[in-house]
Amino acid sequence: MNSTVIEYIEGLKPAGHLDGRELLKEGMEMGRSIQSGKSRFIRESGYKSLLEYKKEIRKEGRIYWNILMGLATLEEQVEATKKLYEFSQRTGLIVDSIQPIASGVIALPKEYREKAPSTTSFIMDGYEDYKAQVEAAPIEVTFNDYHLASPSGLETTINAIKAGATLIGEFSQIIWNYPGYDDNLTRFSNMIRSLGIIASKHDEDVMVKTYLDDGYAGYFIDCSSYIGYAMLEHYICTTLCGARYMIAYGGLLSEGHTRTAIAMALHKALSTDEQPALHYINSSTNLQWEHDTHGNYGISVQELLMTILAERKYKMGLGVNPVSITEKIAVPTLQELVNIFAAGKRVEEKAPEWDELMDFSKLEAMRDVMVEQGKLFFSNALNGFLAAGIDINDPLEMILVLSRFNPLKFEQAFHSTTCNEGMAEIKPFYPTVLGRQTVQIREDEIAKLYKNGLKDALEGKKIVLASGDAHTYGLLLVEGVLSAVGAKVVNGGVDMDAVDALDLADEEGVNIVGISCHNGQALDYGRQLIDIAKNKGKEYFVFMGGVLNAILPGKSEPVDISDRLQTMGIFAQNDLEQLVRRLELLASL
Ligand code: B12
Repeated sequence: MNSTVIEYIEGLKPAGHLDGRELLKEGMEMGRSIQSGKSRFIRESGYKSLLEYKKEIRKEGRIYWNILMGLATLEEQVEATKKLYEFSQRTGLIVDSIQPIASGVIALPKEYREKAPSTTSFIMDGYEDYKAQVEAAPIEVTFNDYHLASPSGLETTINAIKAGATLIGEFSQIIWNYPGYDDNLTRFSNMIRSLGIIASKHDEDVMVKTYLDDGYAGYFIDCSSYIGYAMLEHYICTTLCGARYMIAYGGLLSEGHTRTAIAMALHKALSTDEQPALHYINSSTNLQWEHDTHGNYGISVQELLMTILAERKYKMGLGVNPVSITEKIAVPTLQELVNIFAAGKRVEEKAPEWDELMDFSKLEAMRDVMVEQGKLFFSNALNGFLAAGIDINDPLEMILVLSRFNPLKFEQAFHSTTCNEGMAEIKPFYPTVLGRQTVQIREDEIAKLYKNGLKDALEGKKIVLASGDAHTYGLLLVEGVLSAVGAKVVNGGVDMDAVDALDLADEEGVNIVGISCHNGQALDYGRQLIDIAKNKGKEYFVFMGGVLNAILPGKSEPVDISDRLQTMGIFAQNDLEQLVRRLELLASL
């Protein structure tokens, strides 16, 4: 392994921390004093646990269906859960579980919440709010986003378990940062305690969940790396902490063969009869149209069919998570979720006709390469950590180092082509889609700007650019386009606070600041920028892009707020040519 990589990992070793093994024991002790609840689904279905239920329906050859739902208020979420159940009763189409997508604000301990920009989706304040969801209907609820790995993770894990939930995530979110919160030592020490609590409930089938695309996999350029990274998480959860572990993934993968082969590879590498590794595959949305959205059914249902056929053949326990045809635009409504769910279930009805026509041999070959590469990636990672003096038996040290890795360097460090064969660039076995698409859009945009005479439009201009959340592709794209027309771009990275963005601009002697926002926080973020600039007594040209929407007070659905930002003096829209033309004018002021 390259010595620069080892030096880089050495630099990530935390200076001092409690012993993770001791924290784990502490967590297990806590776990023994916590009484797990029983969800309404478990009470009424008679199954011992969600895990037992999943194993049982896998045996029967029935597909498991999950729905991700995050409405504006808890009351709406509970009401929608009841309506989903009524829909199931009326049509016979069973929704097996709901994964709530609450507001990112719940990731923060209460004392930090007031300052956080509000996003789409509801807030959960305490145990009662968990109970309300698991009691709303006999549908299992799994609490994953913004739980286990977040700053408030200990409290939310306990609430979820007390309310009767048995699948707690998302492990992969260890790489998310939360503007305004910087005590990651406490955060991850608590995560180890939470893992201890979950491990103490091994016999009650309480499990850790991950959603790979939320973490490093969201940056990978090779699908094989999904397997290696999952093996690393599995090592920490199961080998080091003794906790059960289940995987979901897929939102960023819109090619049928790689989507399916990854499931087959994860299953082969990590499933046992006692603990199947797969929870669900998420539908992808990166090929969706924002206009004429009904066309997106075509993209979605063929993807669902492929998953259903693979699960029918291999009985991996792979569930399905269908996403709405409007997913690209905004958080979906209940009706939009019901529509795609029903479409998917009707596809499942017809699936048996396809079974005998299918030939999976190509996918099996891909699976085998992915498993082989996954194993290499995993052993490269452990060897690299060892060589850098990381205590690979301490789960806290492992998580601290992992969480500090630069996402763009992570795959490069352990992929076999760069790590074992010494190539400068990763040569992917099965390239991921989003990275490639982003590069394509960037090239097309640049070609268009050059054609329209804007090649040197921003020569001599310096711009600070950052993302207000974890979404990176838009940021990379805009950085690439502005640089290509001559600007010097200082990329502040992701999860950047408004105040830090303007501080960075001051440090760099820049008064042009661009922000990419996706989580429905753009309006609050824009207001913060304007207020901070006023307090500083300075003038900046601020531009924003991404998903510029918000749930306005008294409303349930997000609406476009770009005109409000414009009124506040922020240049807010996604057309890059218009942006470049506006920035060009700025020079001549
Ligand atoms: C990829 C993705 C992720 C990945 C991000 C991985 C990564 N490395 O970036 C992961 C899985 C981690 C993720 C997580 C979440 N996501 Co997300 N994600 C997406 C997804 C599928 C694609 C976004 C993308 O990268 N597109 C490719 C790039 C090139 O396009 P783009 O970002 O749209 O950018 C274009 C323009 O917007 C513009 N642009 C972008 N930024 C800027 C900036 C400027 C200045 C300008 C001028 C232009 C501009 O340029 C691009 C070219 O047109 C979208 C849905 C979709 N299909 O679009 C949801 C989406 C953006 N995510 C969403 C949400 C809610 C989340 C989560 C909060 C969900 C959750 N609770 O887990 C988390 C938040 C994470 C966090 N801490 O911030 C929502 C936002 C909803 C809303 N506002 O109404 C969306 C729309 C999905 C949905 N319908 O729910 N996500």
